[in-house]
Amino acid sequence: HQLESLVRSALKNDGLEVHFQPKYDLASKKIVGAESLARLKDSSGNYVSPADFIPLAEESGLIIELGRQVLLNTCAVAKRLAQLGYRIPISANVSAGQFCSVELENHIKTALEENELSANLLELEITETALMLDADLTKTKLEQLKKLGISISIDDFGTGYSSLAYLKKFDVDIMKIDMSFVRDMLCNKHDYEIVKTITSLGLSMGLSLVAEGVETQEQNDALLSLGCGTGQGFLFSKPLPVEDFVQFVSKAN
Ligand code: G
Ligand code: G
Ligand code: MN
Ligand code: NA
Repeated sequence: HQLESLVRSALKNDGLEVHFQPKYDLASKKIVGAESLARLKDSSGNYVSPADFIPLAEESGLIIELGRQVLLNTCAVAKRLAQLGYRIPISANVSAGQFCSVELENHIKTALEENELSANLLELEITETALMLDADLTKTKLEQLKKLGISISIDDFGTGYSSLAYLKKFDVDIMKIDMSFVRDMLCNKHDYEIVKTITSLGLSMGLSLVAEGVETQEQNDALLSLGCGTGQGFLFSKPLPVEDFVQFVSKAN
């Protein structure tokens, strides 16, 4: 498989890139966080979508090493920002196979230690689907991770199968409202109601809310009035390469 060897050689040759997308306080328009996103170039220098190479990395088991490198990169950038005076948490995406793996805890510890990064500056984004695989294992894993001092967010909230049962069962900190609901929230009444309901559910459970895919000022304001305080999306910035991102934060904040 061509894509698999591309991933494999990137992991071996320092070819994996990690980009960063800022998260904004929707009221003050200050940068309050960021998400790291893996990026990979093919042999002609074009970016391959993570929507393609992440599932492949999952299937082939390469996701463990890919995830390790993403965690190291994420903590290194959080450390750089902290040294510049910007103490904002950065989240890394964790896929199902990585979440279930025995290596995850050590990879996180090492990434924090190597960068002398305080654990409260690292967050993990875990999808509903990953949390649903095995309830007992998930509970144990989450407790283990939270003991390290990092925060956990549920990614793509509302797109999975269950949603409500595990909110009761699992101790998470942040809910990310999937961009498929945000996109049309101002032209589709159902989407608006879904965003409204997710927000109110999250708030009532004491969670922070982050909206994904915020593209317009109107969406920003509607989200804010529903009580969703944080957002990320093209209104603010697309994901940026490391150096661009560090400059972007330095200029903005
Ligand atoms: O960044 P982009 O929209 O191209 O990402 C597409 C999908 O790939 C998203 O669902 C995103 O969560 C996932 N993704 C991006 N980077 C990573 C990563 O480092 N680890 C995992 N597990 N998923 C990622
Ligand atoms: O599933 P996950 O939330 O990790 O996916 C994040 C992806 O969403 C990133 O790869 C990023 O490129 C994409 N993204 C971020 N902001 C926007 C946006 O405002 N609009 C759209 N269409 N995509 C976005
Ligand atoms: Mn995410
Ligand atoms: Na998402």
